[in-house]
Amino acid sequence: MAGLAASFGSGAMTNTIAEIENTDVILVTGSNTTEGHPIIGRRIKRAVERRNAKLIVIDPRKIELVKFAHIWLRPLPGTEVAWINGMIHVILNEGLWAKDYVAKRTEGFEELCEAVASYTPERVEAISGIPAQELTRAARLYAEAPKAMILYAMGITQHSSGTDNVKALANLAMLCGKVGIEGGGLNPLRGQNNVQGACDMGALPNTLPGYQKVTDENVLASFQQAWGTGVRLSNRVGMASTDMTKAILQGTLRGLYIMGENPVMSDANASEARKAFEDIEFLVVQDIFLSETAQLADVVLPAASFAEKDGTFTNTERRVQRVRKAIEPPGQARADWEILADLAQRLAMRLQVNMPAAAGTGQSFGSWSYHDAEAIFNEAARLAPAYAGISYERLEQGGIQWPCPSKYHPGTPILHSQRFARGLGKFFGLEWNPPAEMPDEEYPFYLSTGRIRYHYHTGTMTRRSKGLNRIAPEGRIEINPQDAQPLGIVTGERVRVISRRGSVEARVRLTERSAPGMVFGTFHFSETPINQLTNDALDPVAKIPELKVCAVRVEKIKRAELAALQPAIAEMGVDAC
Ligand SMILES: Nc1nc2c(c(=O)[nH]1)N[C@H]1C(S)=C(S)[C@@H](COP(=O)(O)OP(=O)(O)OC[C@H]3O[C@@H](n4cnc5c(=O)[nH]c(N)nc54)[C@H](O)[C@@H]3O)O[C@H]1N2
Ligand SMILES: Nc1nc2c(c(=O)[nH]1)N[C@H]1C(S)=C(S)[C@@H](COP(=O)(O)OP(=O)(O)OC[C@H]3O[C@@H](n4cnc5c(=O)[nH]c(N)nc54)[C@H](O)[C@@H]3O)O[C@H]1N2
Ligand SMILES: [Mo]
Repeated sequence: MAGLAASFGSGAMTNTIAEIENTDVILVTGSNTTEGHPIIGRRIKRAVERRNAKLIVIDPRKIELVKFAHIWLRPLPGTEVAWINGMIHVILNEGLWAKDYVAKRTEGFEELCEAVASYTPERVEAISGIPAQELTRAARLYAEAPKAMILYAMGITQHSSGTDNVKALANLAMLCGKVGIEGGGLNPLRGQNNVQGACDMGALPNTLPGYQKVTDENVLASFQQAWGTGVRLSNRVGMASTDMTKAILQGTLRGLYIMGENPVMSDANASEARKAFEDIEFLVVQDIFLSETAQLADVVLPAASFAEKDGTFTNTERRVQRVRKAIEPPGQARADWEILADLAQRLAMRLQVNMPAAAGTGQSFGSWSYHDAEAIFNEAARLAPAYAGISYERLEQGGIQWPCPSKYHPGTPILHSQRFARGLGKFFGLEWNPPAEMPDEEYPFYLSTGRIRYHYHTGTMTRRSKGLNRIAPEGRIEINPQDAQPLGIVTGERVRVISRRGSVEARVRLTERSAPGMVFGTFHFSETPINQLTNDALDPVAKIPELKVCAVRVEKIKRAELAALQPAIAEMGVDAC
């Protein structure tokens, strides 16, 4: 996540996945690891079962990992900065911090001490609902462990305070000297198979490949030379995708090219997003299926899927790996890079017609005429220092973790072992702020949203799989039995969930996984488009929406036909996770 950039660079795991099985304490927060990252989830279970690692889970939902946890803290959603400051408060109070490490490798310690002074465990209990004693136990366990890893995901970042939440975790990890050591670190479990690679290659508003700033004239010069554009590349920072939707509605953005995203389903406050994509003057969508968003496009460019093209993916631990074409793409579908390169060539030809000065330089856009995916990779390795030593030939022997600055460099499993990207690690003094929208009388429940193991995001791919659809055919709303009872709701009954932005109907599942006062739904099913409800309030830095917290009410639609069997169904239907 971009928010971590201040101290940590790219937002990838600082350590490796394998280290999970070689550490003393694993702190998992805001990650439903066994559903979203089942392979990593398996490693956590093994670490606990076979290596006697201690697991701390901090999550408002009673997720599967809770069964394996030595300590489970159940915070109210969106109270991260409070409980993390609280842990830091305890660690300082009890003298458990890494004094040498803090002195040698960090700055801003005084600011941190000042900021957490008022976050006593008792005050944190009042904010977060975490019992003071439990918070203290967790703080001690983490701080006193020789090695401890923090793993986190969207439960930390998808908040209007997402950047502060990540900075707070970084404070905690640095204070305890757990960054830059084996079996330690701050480890965001990244989402898509290649989201890391996409960011590495500059799919961010402010960077070119290798996290090189578009505002840096030297960087621009090297790309201009490599691409031979003959015109100057723009040094303007682009827009975050969440800002684009707003800009369309305000009329300042009139054309959009979407590649591999289905925002009509995945954007917060999705009816607004749909309106934007219906209104926009010109919309291009490049996708492997005719998604809900592609259906609104003026032009659809059919792309080849992962199995139908060559390339590399970079995973959450910065490991660059080869992907090999297994089958031919169907119909007119082509690899994304082929479509983009062709388009670039045609745009360049137009540029040369319209800008004779550019044509006159003797340079052309010709360097974008790649022979294959490897040629693009080689160019990236030439331009992005972190990739400089990686080649397809080396990748034949297995994946390599960047930074890998030269041909014989082995790659870097652990980041920041000598120094941080900015030199000294910086502590931030942070204050807790409540989420943008909180439950009230009219909308008394928290709505939390996320994933289940059997579907992927907006379902364009997984909902085409018969087997997966059989296991998970519909999107159920999860509600605690304690909350369902006064509403007269039983498992399997249809309810209406309403927020200030919209309403959806779905069947419910009564489950202890949901905390009392909180309901949960996934965004996998177009029949229950949960993002009609979610709040598009953004984190000011990372521009990520508050998908993990908004306020809703739940209404019974009609009594289930099997009302007579209500008590029996309720009993059968409560799965205690
Ligand atoms: N099967 C499957 N796997 C996937 C995906 C998928 O769609 N399906 N998507 C991939 C992608 S792109 C991503 S980003 C990852 C996401 O992986 P995760 O972030 O693990 O997935 P979520 O279901 O969003 O779960 C977030 C977790 O945060 C918790 N949480 C919610 N609110 C809060 C809060 O306020 N504080 C804290 N501490 N925790 C909170 C939730 O209870 C949940 O356990 O999964 C990836 N893997
Ligand atoms: N309520 C709620 N909303 C959320 C979240 C949440 O936790 N809760 N999580 C958010 C997160 S973390 C994420 S990452 C987003 C995901 O949101 P999206 O990225 O919009 O969702 P996907 O369904 O993964 O859409 C990917 C699209 O890419 C297409 N595709 C697949 N492979 C290729 C390819 O090789 N080339 C091309 N061109 N297209 C391809 C798929 O068919 C699909 O249409 O959702 C966000 N929205
Ligand atoms: Mo994601």
